[in-house]
Amino acid sequence: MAKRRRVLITGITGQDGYYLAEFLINKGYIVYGLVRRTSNNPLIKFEPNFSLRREIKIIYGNLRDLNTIRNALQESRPDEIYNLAGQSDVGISFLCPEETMEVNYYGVGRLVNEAMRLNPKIRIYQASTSEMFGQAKPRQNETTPFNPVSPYAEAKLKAHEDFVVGYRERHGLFICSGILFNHESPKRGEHFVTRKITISLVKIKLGLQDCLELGNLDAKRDWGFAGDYVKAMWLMLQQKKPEDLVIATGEAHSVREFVEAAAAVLGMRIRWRGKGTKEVGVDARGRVLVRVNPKFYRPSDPYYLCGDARRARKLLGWQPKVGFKDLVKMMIEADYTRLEKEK
Ligand code: NAP
Ligand code: F7E
Repeated sequence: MAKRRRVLITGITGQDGYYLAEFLINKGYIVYGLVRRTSNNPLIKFEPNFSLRREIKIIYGNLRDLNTIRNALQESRPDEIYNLAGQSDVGISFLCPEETMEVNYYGVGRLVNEAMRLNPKIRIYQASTSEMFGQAKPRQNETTPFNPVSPYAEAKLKAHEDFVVGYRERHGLFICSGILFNHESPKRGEHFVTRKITISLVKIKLGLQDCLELGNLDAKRDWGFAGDYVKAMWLMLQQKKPEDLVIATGEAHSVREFVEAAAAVLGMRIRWRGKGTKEVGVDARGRVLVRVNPKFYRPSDPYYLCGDARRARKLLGWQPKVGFKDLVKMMIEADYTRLEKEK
C-alpha cells in the first residue's frame, strides 16, 4: 500500500485553509494544521462539517515564533507545506505595517529556512498575491512587472523575491508562489468587500440592517471561487519543476457591479445616484441601501486587477469551474440561510 503523504497547512483556520484541508483529506493526505492559540476563528469554520475537523491534526504555533515553527515541522514531518498564514487584510496593512512585514515576510523566512534544514526535498507552496501587481496594467500575468502599492503587497513581494525565487535559485529548493487573484466563498472573512456586501444585503432584505457603507466602488477585481483555487495550489506542487503561476478567472468586475449582482439574487434592483462620496444606491422605492463612506478608502488601491492564467491552464490543465454570477449566488444563499435562522 502506498505511504500516505503528509502535509502541513499554515493558516488552516482561514478561508483557503478550510477548502485546502478538505481537498487534501479527500486525496488521502495526513493533514496537520498550524493554529494560533489566539486564533480569531477557533475552527468555527469547521463546525458544520465535524468529520473534516476530526481528520485534522492541530498543532499550536505562530509564524512570529521560530520555536513553534520548528516544533510543528518536527511533529508533522511534512512532504508538502502550504503556507497560507498571513496578515491578509490589505486595508489593515496601512495601519499595521510592522505586523504585516513581521508575518508576511519574516514569518515566511522562518518557515522556509527551518523546513529546508529539516528536509531539503520538501515541497513548499507560498500564498503570493495579485496585489503584488498593484497599478500594473491589466491583464496581469507572470511577465507583468510588479508594482506594489500597500504594505501588504510590499511584504508579500519581498517574501516572493527572497524566499521563493531566491531559495529556489540559490538552494535548489522546490518552492513556488501561487500568484492568486481574489477568491471568495461563503467562508470568506467578513471584512472583505464581497462578504461584507452579501451579509449586509441579506440583513437589509431581512429587515436587520438599514444601509451598507462602502469605500471605493470603482475598484475592479477578478473574483473567483476559493474551492477552485486550492486545486491549483495542489497541482503546482505536483509538477516536475516548481514554477510561479498566476491563478485567476480572467474576468473582472467593479465593487459596484458586485453590489448589483448580489442585490439581484435577493430580488432587489439598485440604481445609482450622485457622484464620489455623495453617491448612493437606491432601491425601487427610493430607499437608500448603499452609501459611500470615505473611512473605507485606502491611501492607495489598485484600481484594476484582472489576471491572465493561460500559463496555469497550459501547465496544470487548471481552469476555474465557478463563474462570477454563480459565486455571488452561492455567497448570498449561504448568508441568507444562516441569517434567516438567526432572525
Ligand atoms: P484568511 O482567511 O484571512 O486566513 C489567514 C490565516 O492566517 C488565518 O488562519 C490566520 O489565523 C492565519 N494567521 C495570521 N497570522 C498568523 C500568524 N502570525 N501565525 C500563524 N497563522 C497566522 O486568508 P485567506 O483568504 O484564506 O488567504 C490565505 C493566504 O493567501 C493569505 O496569506 C493571503 O494573504 C493569501 N491570499 C489570499 C487571497 C484571497 O483572495 N483570499 C488572494 C491572494 C493571496 P487566525 O485564525 O489565528 O487569524
Ligand atoms: O477589497 C474595495 C477595496 O478587502 C477589494 C485579500 O484576500 O485579495 C484580498 O485583498 C476591493 C478593494 O480585498 C470596501 O478598496 C470598497 O479595492 O475585499 P477586499 P483585497 O484588498 O483585494 C487579495 C488578492 C489578497 O491577496 C488579500 O489577502 O474592494 N472596497 N469598499 C472595500 N474593501 C473592503 N474590505 N471594505 C469596503 O467597505
